[in-house]
Amino acid sequence: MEIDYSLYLATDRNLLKEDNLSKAVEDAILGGVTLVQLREKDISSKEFYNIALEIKKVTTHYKIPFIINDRLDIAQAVDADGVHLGQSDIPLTAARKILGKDKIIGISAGNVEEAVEAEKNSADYIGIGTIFYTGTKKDIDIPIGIEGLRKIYNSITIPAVAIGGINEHNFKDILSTGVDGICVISAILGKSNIKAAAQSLRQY
Ligand code: TZP
Ligand code: MG
Repeated sequence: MEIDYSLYLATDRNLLKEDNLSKAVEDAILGGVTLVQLREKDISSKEFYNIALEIKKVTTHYKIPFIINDRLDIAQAVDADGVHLGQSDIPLTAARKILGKDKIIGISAGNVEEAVEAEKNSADYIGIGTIFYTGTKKDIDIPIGIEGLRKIYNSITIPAVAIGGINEHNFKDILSTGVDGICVISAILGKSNIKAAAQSLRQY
């Protein structure tokens, strides 16, 4: 599957102005989002599963790849396109054994070592960050900035997206490093006009 990483939306239903995640994801796709990751914390497995099914309906309708954060079991249960794993989640090699080679596995990396290791272990893409300070992630790492991003991106050959504090004011600087895309939460889901917010993050 050929993936367009250019505008990657990760979710956080707590940021929504209106309590309708499916509608928010649909609006974001209509505004130009090319990839969706369901990333919901503080949620029961049952609720996560039900939300995943709902969001999958939307992404399938628009032919947008659908990734699940952390939960391999839920990714399998809803037949998502892949998972996104952090450094403290199930190891990539174990996840690959379970999901097989046809599913997408993305890994978060905050330094060159983590990124190189992920590529070596057959990750499909890397999420590089945290780039800038953001209120969205609770266990905030020290932001690596654009120079940190450049250094990590230059150490790998697989696709990578940048994440953390990316918005309509700074995304062009991020893309100028050559990175394949940006991954955002609040710059889309925290806005009242979600479609317009997504549009403002497209570079034409
Ligand atoms: N990983 C590093 S920063 C971050 C994650 C999941 C949160 C990004 O959220 P926002 O609102 O786009 O800064
Ligand atoms: Mg995780």
